Amino acid sequence: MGTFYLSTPIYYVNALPHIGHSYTTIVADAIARYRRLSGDKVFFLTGTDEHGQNILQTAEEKGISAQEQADDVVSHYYELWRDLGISHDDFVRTTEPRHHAGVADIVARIDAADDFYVGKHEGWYCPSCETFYTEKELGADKTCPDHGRPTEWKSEENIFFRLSKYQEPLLDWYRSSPGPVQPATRSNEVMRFVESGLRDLSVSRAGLPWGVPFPGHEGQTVYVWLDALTNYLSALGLGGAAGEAGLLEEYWLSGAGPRVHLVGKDILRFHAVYWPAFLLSAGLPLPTTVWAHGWWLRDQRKVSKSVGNIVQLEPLIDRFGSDPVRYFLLRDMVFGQDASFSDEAFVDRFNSDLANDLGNTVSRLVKLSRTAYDGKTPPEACGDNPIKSAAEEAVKGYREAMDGFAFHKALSHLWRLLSEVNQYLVAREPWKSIGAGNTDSSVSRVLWNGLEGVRIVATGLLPVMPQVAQEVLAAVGTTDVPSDLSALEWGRTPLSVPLPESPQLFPRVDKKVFFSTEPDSAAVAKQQKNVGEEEMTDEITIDKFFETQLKVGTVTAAAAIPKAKKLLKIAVDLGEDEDRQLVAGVAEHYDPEDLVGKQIVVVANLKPVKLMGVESRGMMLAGSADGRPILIHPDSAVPPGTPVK
Ligand code: ME8
Repeated sequence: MGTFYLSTPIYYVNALPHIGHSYTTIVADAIARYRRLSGDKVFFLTGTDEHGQNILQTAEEKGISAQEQADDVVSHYYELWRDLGISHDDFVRTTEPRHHAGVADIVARIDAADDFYVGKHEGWYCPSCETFYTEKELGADKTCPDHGRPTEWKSEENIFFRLSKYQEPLLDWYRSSPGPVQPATRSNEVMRFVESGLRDLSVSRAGLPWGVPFPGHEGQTVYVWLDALTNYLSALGLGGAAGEAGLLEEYWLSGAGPRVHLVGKDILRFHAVYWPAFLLSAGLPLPTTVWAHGWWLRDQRKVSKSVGNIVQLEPLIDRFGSDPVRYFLLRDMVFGQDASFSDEAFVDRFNSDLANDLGNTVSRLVKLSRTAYDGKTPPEACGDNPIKSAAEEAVKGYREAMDGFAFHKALSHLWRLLSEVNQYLVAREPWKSIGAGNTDSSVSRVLWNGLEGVRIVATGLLPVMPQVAQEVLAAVGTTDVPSDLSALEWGRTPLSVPLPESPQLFPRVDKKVFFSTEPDSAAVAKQQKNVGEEEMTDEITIDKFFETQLKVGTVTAAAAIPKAKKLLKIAVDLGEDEDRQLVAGVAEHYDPEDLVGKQIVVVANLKPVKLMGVESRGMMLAGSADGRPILIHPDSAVPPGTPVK
């Protein structure tokens, strides 16, 4: 059994948590749960960053103390993490004495390495990110390149850290294998930044009363990032009494297991440049991985308090429970890239993946099995069959994806298995036999295979939807919650055990009702009302229109279909894991080679059909001029999968 250390950033307490903070923490939780199920001994750390000018200012504006401000916001974090089922092992606050001890320890180590000196610090300072910028880094009117807010000129005597000394050691670290900074594109950015030359870093502030006093330098406070980054070790016991340092040795100093920092790309520089440089200076081991994920966007901009476009998850959690929210966030963002949040996207995902694919499959199988076998699971299992091989393939893909933090992919492997189960049931039609009173061994095997497929999907869902996964397992006859991933092996659905009546796991959401009652979605509701007021016979509501998912795709291959004069078989990249295969009646007007590389608009949620024996999973849009198809292309190139609205 190996150890696995995992941290989220510690979040500022000047504002309440939003989708971004929840996202990183949910990702970390899914990893922690997955590693525990894989047999690792996990230390999963989160917490709050409570010092600095920003927090002091927020508190002053409210007429309360900085500590009161911190206590208030922390209580919201505690509550939200509980509601989201976050299974952290520790929660560190930078105002805790144990953290102060850790900061004192790292400062002493860096000092002993002679890496501090006193100097004059001047520059353009953004209080929101507590960072100095050079003139050329600033936006228009000397605004912060990240927050877009005005910066202020500061000039003061500070303590400096010899960051420049660590340029080469850092570059060696980035180049070491496997790359410690992930994903690779971010690693390249960091390397370019470091290669362009590192300036020494001011690591103290003069006259800032809310922070850790800089040991040996009266009037100076430890720079909030040196303070904050040290949380990763102070929580393990750095600077604590020797007897308390067991965790530090086990998870960090021994260098035995992975040490992973999960961060948003906004704070990569602090984690991939400053933090490892501090550690190198302090003579402490480096993290094994710094993983920077992308941003949740709303209206094309990063969700953040300073932009003023925050999304809070509480209303969705209240309405749907935390697991569907966790599922959505992990499924809809390609880990590492940006993703846009909208209520519509959430409801669509809920209806299609959870209500339809998962919920309906469970209830269909449970109903059939209960009817055929007197309220029990089937009496006979099945050894070799198409669902078994589909399950083995799905599990392999799932594990590889989870090991590589590709959560969207891991989930799509599980959903492919669900779809195989459904296709299998449709092909075998067990309901016909059951309706005719036949419940022989072939029916038993078909239903058992289906239940077993769902059991494996639910087992894979344990890290992502811990509660729902247990409910699904119980619904398909497995009441003992698996304690490790050996439960992903084929063959464990018990025979002839009582099967409770299937609960309705995910009641389908009527979008019309949802958007007309949810306060968050006032704009959409208003739009619908306007449409409704002028309703005419052949008009549809916007809601109806949005039932059709239109996406831009890039054609990657096209070929004629033998014996089908009018049809072409076309592969389209829709930004999904695999290209989609479409069959289109355009062969008389387009040559296959003319289509490859073109961008087209595809109806992405059409039920699959077979045309001349070839499966078509979608339809491409074309104008129809006297029966001649004219393909529709976007005005300029867009990423595959871009929605059309
Ligand atoms: O930066 N999309 O705290 P913070 C995705 N205290 N993730 C987002 C996000 C978004 N739109 N917005 C925020 C700090 N996050 C420091 C960290 S660590 C030693 C100190 C997530 O409250 C993401 O993980 O501003 C990002 O890095 C973090 O919240 C920033 O949280």
